[in-house]
Amino acid sequence: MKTTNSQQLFSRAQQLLPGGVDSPVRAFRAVGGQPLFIARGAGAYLYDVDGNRFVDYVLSWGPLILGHAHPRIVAALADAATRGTSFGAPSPLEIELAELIQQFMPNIEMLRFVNSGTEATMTALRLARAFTARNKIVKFEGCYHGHADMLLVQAGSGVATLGLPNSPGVPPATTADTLVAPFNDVNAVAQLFDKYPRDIAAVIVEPVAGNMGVVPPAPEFLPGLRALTQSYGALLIFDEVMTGWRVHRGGAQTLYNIKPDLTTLGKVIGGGLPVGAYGGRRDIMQLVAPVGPMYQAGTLSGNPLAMTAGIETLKELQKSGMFESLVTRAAKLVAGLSAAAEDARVRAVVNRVGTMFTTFFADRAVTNWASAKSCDTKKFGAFFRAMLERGVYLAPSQFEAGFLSTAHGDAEIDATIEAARRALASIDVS
Ligand code: HOZ
Repeated sequence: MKTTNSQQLFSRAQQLLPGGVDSPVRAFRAVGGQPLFIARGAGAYLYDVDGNRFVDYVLSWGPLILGHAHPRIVAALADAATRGTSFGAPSPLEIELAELIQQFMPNIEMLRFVNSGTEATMTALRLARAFTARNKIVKFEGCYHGHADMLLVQAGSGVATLGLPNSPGVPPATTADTLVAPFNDVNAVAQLFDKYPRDIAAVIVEPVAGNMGVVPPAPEFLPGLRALTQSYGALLIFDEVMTGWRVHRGGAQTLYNIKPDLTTLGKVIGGGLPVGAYGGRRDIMQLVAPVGPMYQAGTLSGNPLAMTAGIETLKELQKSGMFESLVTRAAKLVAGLSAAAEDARVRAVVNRVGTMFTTFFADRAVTNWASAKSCDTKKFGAFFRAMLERGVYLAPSQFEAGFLSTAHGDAEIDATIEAARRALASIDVS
């Protein structure tokens, strides 16, 4: 595979951008090799600056559920841009997108748009603290909720990928109120409530973990968190930045029939443009300024281009059968990947919920961060590189999710399974 142009750009980028990238995992450090620079995306495919084409399972880390440059989104954005790119004042688009989101997730009685998942989660926690007048929060090992100081504790995603237990620059006082429990362990959370019965403001969870690779919740986990938070007067926050529209059209809260107090959203609701949101119970959201005293603001919040892309994406997903056929294709892909690993006698576990999946190089079930981190990351790196050589672009880390879009048809899925067969045959499986 020719990569001369990417290599030249990477050298230039490293002079100005730390690691040559604007987000750490993209640097390919966990999988070896150098990042590819992307020229364009179309449907299920990414094209790099050397003219290589890849079936894309990163999809901008999830939001491109309709694939790259979907004609409906592109046309709507071109049209919207002629009317202005930012107002810093209310526009009807915000109401339209909020109403659409509420149709999919009726638990969200009110919401506030922000610009990223990080903003959404850090504000939801500020709100939970304001509402409960308590300071402690509970998060889970290997879950990632963006890079706000208080949440950079045993986090997943890039933090896990680079093996950074915590980050310098985060004052210990900022994380002193962050309690951590193993994912899927309700008893550990019960013990924390036992120890701090009146101090915990909220439990925040990725209801299906995506940032340690995809890890589904055990049947008792989410109901257990709901019961515990309710009985101790704490709030339950579902971080659905990844799972929203990915595990079910109504998110994990619909799939598992659990009503969180607050939900954080990102990615998909901007159709690939920068956006996030937090929302939930009306009595809690009424604490947000200017109705209430909890302050949060942003010039680009509710940006008309992001709202437009979000509206068109969600309208497309409202079409009957759209989500179901996406899940059917994801299931076909994952069955094919599992069979390929079995035939190659490679010890692998493929976890999937809805349209999110991860191939773990493990010989036992991956149910939490302890089991995820014991996977063979070297083998994952070899698999990643072998897939790339064969035209398939996976997330460059064992601890991330793969995603499918409506543009991934049978041809792309069959080609991916065939590529996996050849890739697995080419790597050392001992
Ligand atoms: N933390 C993001 C995925 N879980 C990666 C962001 C990026 O590199 O774009």
